[in-house]
Amino acid sequence: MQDTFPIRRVDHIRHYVNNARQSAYYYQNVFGFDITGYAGLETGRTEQVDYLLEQKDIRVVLSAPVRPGHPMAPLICEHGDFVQDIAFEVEDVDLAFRTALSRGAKPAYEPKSLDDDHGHVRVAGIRTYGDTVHSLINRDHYRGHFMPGFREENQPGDPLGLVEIDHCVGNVELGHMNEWVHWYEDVLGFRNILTFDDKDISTEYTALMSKVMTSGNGRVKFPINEPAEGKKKSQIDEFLEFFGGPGVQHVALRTDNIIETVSRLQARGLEFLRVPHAYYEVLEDRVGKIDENIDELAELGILVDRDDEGYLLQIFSKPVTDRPTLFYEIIHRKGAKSFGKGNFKALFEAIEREQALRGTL
Ligand code: TYF
Ligand code: FE
Repeated sequence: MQDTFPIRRVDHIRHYVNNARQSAYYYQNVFGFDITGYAGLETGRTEQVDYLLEQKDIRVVLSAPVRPGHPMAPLICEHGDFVQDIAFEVEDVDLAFRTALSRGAKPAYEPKSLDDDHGHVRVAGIRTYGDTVHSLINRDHYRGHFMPGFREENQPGDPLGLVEIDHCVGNVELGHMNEWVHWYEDVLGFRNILTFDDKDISTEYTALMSKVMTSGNGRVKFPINEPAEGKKKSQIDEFLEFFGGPGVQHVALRTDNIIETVSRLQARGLEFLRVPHAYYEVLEDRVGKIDENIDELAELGILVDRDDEGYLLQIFSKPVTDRPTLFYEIIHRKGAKSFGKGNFKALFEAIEREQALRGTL
């Protein structure tokens, strides 16, 4: 299997928010992103402001309307601040767009060129679940900074070791997971590498089903979750209720030194889910010898799981918005290519404790 058109990588993730200036400050000062680009009223924009933030290979764009009547305003109002676009870098935007449409994708916007003195960037967009879009972008013929219209910024953010986007997870409505699995297979040529069903999680706990889709080159990984019937209200149901439909639930950022990254994130005020100490008492029996000191992992709340190829360390933030919708995962892979199935029970119980505090369980 290979992509129906070549996809190089996730180019950037765009959030639409009400106040991009304040969001940019948060991503800079908590996550340590550098603010490297800006487009707004001062640079000739009339409708919208964009901040570009970067850390190693991760690019985040924070966008907000600057006057009434912006087409995104009703969606920001509906969903709250949200991930609106997971943009792919592709070899040929027009071919990608045509191929996607012929395979059943709905257009978000038609191919167009953005140009200035430094060349041009070609872009188009297709719609995926909910109000989420995949922009298709190619900047091979652009020598300027990011995209035409952007002014270069130099506002460094003291990076804390985040290196790339590991995966982006979508929540869809009950009974719709397979539709979106087929969409990623048919439209993009992705393949299903892992499946978790409700039996992977004890029925005592909130149930969900999940399938992980991956691109031909393995660089783009998209798990898709749907709620499953359980004793308690699924965390996916909670998301769907507060978000107002399907959307991006979490973005996993990869680090090569999770202890350093997570200590610094905690020192800067990012709150993480905690599991009971008993988790660490049986950790070595479960995953065997690991390089890290278990007391240090326990102190920080970092989870560990092992698969055939190695192990991984991961931790989940509490929601970063007012609504219980978007959260972040920090992941450190030491050979493992999986997603931490061995942690699901402890993790979902921790999520349930938060749901109970919100009164949504
Ligand atoms: O991406 C994953 O599959 C893991 C596990 O609501 C996970 O991070 C799955 C569902 C969920 C939280 C984490
Ligand atoms: Fe994840």
